[in-house]
Amino acid sequence: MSHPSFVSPDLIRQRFSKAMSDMYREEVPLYGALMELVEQTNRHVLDSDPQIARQLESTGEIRRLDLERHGAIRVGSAAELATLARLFAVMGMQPVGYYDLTPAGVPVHSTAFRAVHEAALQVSPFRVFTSLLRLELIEDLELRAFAQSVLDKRKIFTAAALALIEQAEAQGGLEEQQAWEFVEQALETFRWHHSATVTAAQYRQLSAQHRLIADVVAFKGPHINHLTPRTLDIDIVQAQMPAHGITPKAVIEGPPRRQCPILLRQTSFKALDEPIAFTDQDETRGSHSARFGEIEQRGAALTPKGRALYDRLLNAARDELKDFPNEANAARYNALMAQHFGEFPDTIEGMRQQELAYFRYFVTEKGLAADGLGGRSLDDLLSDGYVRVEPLVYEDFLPVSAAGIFQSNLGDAAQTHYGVHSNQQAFEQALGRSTIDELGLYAETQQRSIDGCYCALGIAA
Ligand code: OOG
Ligand code: NI
Repeated sequence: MSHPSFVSPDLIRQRFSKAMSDMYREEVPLYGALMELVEQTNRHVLDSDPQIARQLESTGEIRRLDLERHGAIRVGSAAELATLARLFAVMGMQPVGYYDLTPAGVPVHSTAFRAVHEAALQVSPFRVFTSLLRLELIEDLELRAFAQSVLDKRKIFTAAALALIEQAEAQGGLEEQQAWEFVEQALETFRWHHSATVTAAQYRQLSAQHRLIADVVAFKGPHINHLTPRTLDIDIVQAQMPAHGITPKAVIEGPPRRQCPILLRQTSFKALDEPIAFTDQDETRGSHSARFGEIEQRGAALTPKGRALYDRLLNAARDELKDFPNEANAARYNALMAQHFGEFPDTIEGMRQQELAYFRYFVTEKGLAADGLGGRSLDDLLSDGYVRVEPLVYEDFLPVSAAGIFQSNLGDAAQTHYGVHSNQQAFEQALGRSTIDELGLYAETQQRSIDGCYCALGIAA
């Protein structure tokens, strides 16, 4: 049992997410503009669509909406990744899922650190998409050795952060004062640095290999490269971005617009060109673009069957487009997506009957007032109005979408073809533990909600 005076990891995560957002808002003013646009849009949707308002109210998501965001970082070595895993663990964040980005020409593989239990997610759904650079994909051996030596020398954690991680592990938690200090110290790892750790020529060489390699290797630490708020209507935000001085990417990644949103829809705006001082340049300054903005709309988590259908329809639309979605073919891409996704049931009951999505079940007033319901199936309880159902929100990421987000920010020139296979085992070895299967988490949450209904209705499961 944890010590009574320890701050809960969920609360530390909530504080950290807020501190990260404040830091990013100060560093990247466009993020502030985007946050305002998202807040306005969410208010508008809640005012004009009572059904969404009711749904978010009943799942409790309404209370996490304004807190909700994800960030992304990229690290350069196994040691960095393993220590990050320990740092995130202090905040109750576990590595969920494995994403291989090499098929999309990005030399990384990734996981998402996040809370895993619905009660913890409710306190703070903060997630960090974390990528590990695959140095072995640098063909030029000399350059690879150089990158390795630069990475070996850097220290991305403050001494105080490392000490607090050790303390949390040894004591089983952090006390109030330590927790605040942990937030402050942990934040330093994600801060932007205006000075690079390499010369301008070395930067150019790394960048010529892949822009992402330069982004990871040439800097003191894994700067947070975007922070993404959650919107209730991504099409409105996408349409209004230009009027707010923000230019979005050509298409929204993920599924098309639907009555019942599924998985995740995302859009981003291009990375900013920022002044950088290389080690051999005191006065003249170079530039680097890494930090961008993104927004997302989250929908229902899909079962393996639903996910297979999603992947099939997405691939069919993309195959028919015969190219990556871009400015020129955006309208056709949207039309193809809408056409193919006509096959995906777009009602809660349709998705539930066909077991395409995960749900949470809640006892209704009528259910609480009733007794003698023993022997009824869940479907009976549902159709008789003793329980009701809401889709379980998707908490993870999508590899094709992530690749699209990476690409739009790296430029098309960054598309490289790697003849390698995904290597979850190597990733987990670097991480120092295995990643958690997200589908298992959704199934558990769904089951807990069913068990909770049976318990509240006095029915033996
Ligand atoms: C991560 C890109 C992926 C998402 O939301 O899918 C991502 C990165 O650029 O480091 O953040
Ligand atoms: Ni993102």
